[in-house]
Amino acid sequence: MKKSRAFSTVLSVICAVAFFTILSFTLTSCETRNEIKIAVAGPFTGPVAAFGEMIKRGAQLKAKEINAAGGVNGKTLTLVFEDDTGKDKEASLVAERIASNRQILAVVGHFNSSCTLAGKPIYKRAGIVELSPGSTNVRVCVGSDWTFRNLYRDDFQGAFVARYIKNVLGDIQKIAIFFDNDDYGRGLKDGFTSVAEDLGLEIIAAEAYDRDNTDFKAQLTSIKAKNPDLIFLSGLYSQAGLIVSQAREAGITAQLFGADGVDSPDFLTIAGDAAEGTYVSTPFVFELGGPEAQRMAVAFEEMHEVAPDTWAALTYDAVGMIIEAIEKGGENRTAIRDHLASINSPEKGYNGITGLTYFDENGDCTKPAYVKIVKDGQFVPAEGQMLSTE
Ligand code: ABU
Repeated sequence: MKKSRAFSTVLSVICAVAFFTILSFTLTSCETRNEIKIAVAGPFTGPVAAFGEMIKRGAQLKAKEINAAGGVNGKTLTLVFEDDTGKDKEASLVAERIASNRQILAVVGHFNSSCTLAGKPIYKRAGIVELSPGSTNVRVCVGSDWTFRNLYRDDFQGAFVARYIKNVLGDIQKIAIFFDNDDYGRGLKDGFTSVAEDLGLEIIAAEAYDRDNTDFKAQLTSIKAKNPDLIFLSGLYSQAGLIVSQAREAGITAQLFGADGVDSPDFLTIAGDAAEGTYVSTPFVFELGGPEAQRMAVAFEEMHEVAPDTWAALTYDAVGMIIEAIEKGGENRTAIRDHLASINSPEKGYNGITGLTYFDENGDCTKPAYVKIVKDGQFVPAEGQMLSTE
């Protein structure tokens, strides 16, 4: 008798637990059926958080506009922000977390090449797209059908800078390279060096630094002794700002030229007056963009009370591409990949504020580079542009 009462109590508890589990699952499903989730992964904290802040804001603006226009297939677009801190180890953990969340349909990110490379095998195994709005290392898209980017590669960027120095700046013969010892810094240095040497420019020094460095005086003393005409900075704004400032303090008068890793308003803040006259190569310049880019810049400033940078623009477009893939391809991870892979010619390209994006068989794309110069404490388009995608 006692046994059967105990049995019936246990059975009631099991039934109640099962009922509430099914109820909660049903409610969750109803909720998630009304939303589309995509992840945005980038350096939201850490030493290059200025990039992450602009990436987040560009994504937020695009999501706000999409939701205001009725959402994605009538569902609310929800962004899930994941902070990789700009470090590859953290990026792997972030990628595992995103990949295992089946509600997330795609990833916009990562930003740093080392992070996109770290995430690549994880996203490939899970079958989820990563579309980077910032990673330029040549290896980023190789070997995975699930990795894409909406800007150029560093072999193109390095060659572009070498040709710009030779053909537009002129009067430059001896070049020193100061590079970040990571995938981006090393890869860009290599892409630049081979073409610069082919063009007859002389690379008289190549000094590496680690991302944690803040004092560059020893390397700058060594560079100064070789009397370069130009120093090419193959790294990110956070160190480049300090390098430029310390170079001028050390009496170095050489022309300074950074690449897209230096293209951040925070470079201007860190370097101060020493930034004046510095050139940078970049995948996008608002002033040279079309009417949609100008409209986006106004909307961005209204929403965030700050002007957008290059990375906000590329992220804005990357979110737009993923949403278009969901609308035209389907609401699942594979359909998104298949749709992006089908954007493989200019005729099928995505017309965003940063220009036309279409992919080759690796997920790379052909887009132009531009040059900015620091004038009166601001980045402005350099007078000489060399518009070529080859
Ligand atoms: N391309 C800008 C710097 C980010 C990276 O590729 O690591």
